[in-house]
Amino acid sequence: MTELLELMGAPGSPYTRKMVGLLRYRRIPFQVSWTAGRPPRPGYPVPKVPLLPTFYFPDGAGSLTAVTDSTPIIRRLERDHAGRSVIPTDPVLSFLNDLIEDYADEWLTKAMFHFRWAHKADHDNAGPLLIYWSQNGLDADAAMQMAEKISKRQFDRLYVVGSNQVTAQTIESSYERLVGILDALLQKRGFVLGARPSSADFALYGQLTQLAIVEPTSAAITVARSPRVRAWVDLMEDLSGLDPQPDDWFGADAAREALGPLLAEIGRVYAPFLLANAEAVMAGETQFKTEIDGRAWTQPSFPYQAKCLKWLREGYDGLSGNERGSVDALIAGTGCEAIFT
Ligand SMILES: N[C@@H](CCC(=O)N[C@@H](CS)C(=O)NCC(=O)O)C(=O)O
Repeated sequence: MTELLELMGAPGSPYTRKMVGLLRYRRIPFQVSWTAGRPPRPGYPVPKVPLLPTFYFPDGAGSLTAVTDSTPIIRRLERDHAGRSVIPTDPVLSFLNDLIEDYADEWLTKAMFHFRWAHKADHDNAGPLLIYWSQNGLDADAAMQMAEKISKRQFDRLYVVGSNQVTAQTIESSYERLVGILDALLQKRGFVLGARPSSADFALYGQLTQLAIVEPTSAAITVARSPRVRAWVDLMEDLSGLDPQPDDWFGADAAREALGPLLAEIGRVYAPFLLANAEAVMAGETQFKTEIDGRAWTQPSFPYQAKCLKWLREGYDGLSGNERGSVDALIAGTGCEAIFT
């Protein structure tokens, strides 16, 4: 019998949805427990940093190890399971895939958290869902009491992702632009990097399972701006029937023609964030101020996102001279070049 890869998460966790979509597409047999932070079975290991999703990988000695962080887990799955890869074979496209995946995981999630908690309609909608996603049989009064508590706590934590009265416009405009950009990009060949999905598609999809569907405000923006993007989210959920071909990835010319607007959006909002955050982390500052898209941006600094910058730079440095030249040409004038200079 095939061993099932086991993971734990929640339907409201964008990273859990990113991984479940990816496992379905890759046809990796799995079982997911929607226990939202509680171990799926007694005696299961707890990760050092508890995050959703948590994967339980066999350690080769009959036990399980608890592993988190979707991006390296995707690369591990590439090594462990052949075929239906989500990493482009061309190093230049693979580098762009890493950059877009990182933007979706680390920037777009700000929009997800902001839209979920900043406006009353969304906040009132999400509170009970968060409870029922993990304890579906709970009595309604108890659920409502817990929902109020959790909603208040999340509202008070909006500052953590940089959401406040001043940055609200920056975050919301950036999301609106992204929907328009994806609309044009997906029309070309169906996915971000061609006619087959990459890990960047699954990262965007994970955030959009919430933004485009769960939060009333951003869901209305999404479908009004692009019914195509809204429909794409449903298609991404289960791509087990897609038959990807090696030449389904964009070639150099198609990539140049297609990806400019998305890279310009990343350069416009994510590049200044990554740089200011890393500078603050290096200086040992717990808070930083910068300007993003012409408005003030303030938030606590995060060592994890300084590591994201380091990994992106290592990816860039690992390219050959020719490949780096191609990347430089693709990102010239987008604002992304600031990340690598
Ligand atoms: N970089 C991680 C991020 C995972 C993450 O932040 N998950 C959120 C839920 S979507 C989480 O577990 N937050 C803490 C919590 O809910 O207790 C990944 O890609 O998996």
